[in-house]
Amino acid sequence: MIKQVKELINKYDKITIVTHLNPDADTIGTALGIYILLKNSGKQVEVVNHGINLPINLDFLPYFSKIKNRINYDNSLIISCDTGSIERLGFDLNERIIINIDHHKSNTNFGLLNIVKSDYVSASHVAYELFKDEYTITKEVATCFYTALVYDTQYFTTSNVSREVFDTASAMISYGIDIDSVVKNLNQRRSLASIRILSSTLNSLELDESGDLAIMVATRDNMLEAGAELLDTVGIVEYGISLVTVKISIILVELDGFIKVSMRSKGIDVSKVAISFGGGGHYNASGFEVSRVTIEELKQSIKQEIKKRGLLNA
Ligand SMILES: [Mn+2]
Repeated sequence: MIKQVKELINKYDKITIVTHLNPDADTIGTALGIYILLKNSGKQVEVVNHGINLPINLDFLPYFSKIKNRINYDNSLIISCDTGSIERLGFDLNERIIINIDHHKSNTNFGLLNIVKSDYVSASHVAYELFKDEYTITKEVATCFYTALVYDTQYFTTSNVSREVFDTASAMISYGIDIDSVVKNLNQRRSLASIRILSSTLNSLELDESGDLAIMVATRDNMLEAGAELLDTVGIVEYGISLVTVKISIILVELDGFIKVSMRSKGIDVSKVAISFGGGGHYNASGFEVSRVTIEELKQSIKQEIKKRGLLNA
C-alpha cells in the first residue's frame, strides 16, 4: 500500500493534512507526525482543523502552532487522519483526492486510497506502519505518533493492546523521545473546569436494574456552572465503565443546540448504536450527536435501541 501512497504523494507539490472535529491527541499526533515526515521529504504541507478549540495540552508537540483552521492550498492532496467519515472533517472535500488513514471500524472508505485498519490501536499506529520504511522517522515524528498511541490506548490499558503494540511503542521510543514529558502533558495538565464538571457528572450517574448500563448527564446548566467546554468532559465516560457490573457506559453532554453522546463498553459492539443515531466509532468506544431532542427523550431512545438490539441480554 505504501507504494501507491508514495506514488500519489509524488504527484503533488502541496499536501493538506486534515484532522477531525473535536480533535483529540490521536488525530493531531498522527497529522503532525505525517506533516513533519512529508515536510522533511521536501513537500509543501499544511495541517488544518475545522474548529478553533484545540486541546492546548498538546502544545508540546512539534509544529502544534502551525495548525490552521482553514485550507489555504487549492487542489492539494488531502490526507485525512483518524476520521471515520468525510463529514467529520468539517470541510467540503467531496471533490478532492483523499488518502484516508484511520482505524475506526465504522470508516466509510471515503478516500481514493483507504488505509483503514480497525485492529490497530491508533491512527498513528497505522501511519507509523505505513510510512516507516519509505520515509524518515525522526525523533519529532516519533514523539507525535507515540503521543497519539499512548492517548488512544489510555496508557496501554485498552483491550486491543497486544505484544505487537508494545513492540511498536518500543520502536517509536528508540528514536529518543521524552516519554515522561508525553505522559505529563497528557495526564497532568487538566483544567479546573474539567474537575468541576467531572464532579457534577459523576453525581448524575444512574444504573439500570441489573447494573449493567450506566448513564451520566452533563446538562447545559452544569456546563455553565463549571465553566466547562466539551473538551473538559473527555474521559468522564470511562468512570462508568470502570464499575464492576457495568457493560455499557454512556455520557450525554448538552451543548449549545445539540447533545453529544459518548459510549464505552466491555465486549459489546456499541458502534452499532452510534451508527443508528448517525454517528460511528469503534467496537468498544463510539459516539454521536443529535439535536432537537431533550435529554430525557434521548436517554429513553438510547435505552430502547440497546434493548431492541439485545445488546445487554447476554
Ligand atoms: Mn484514534
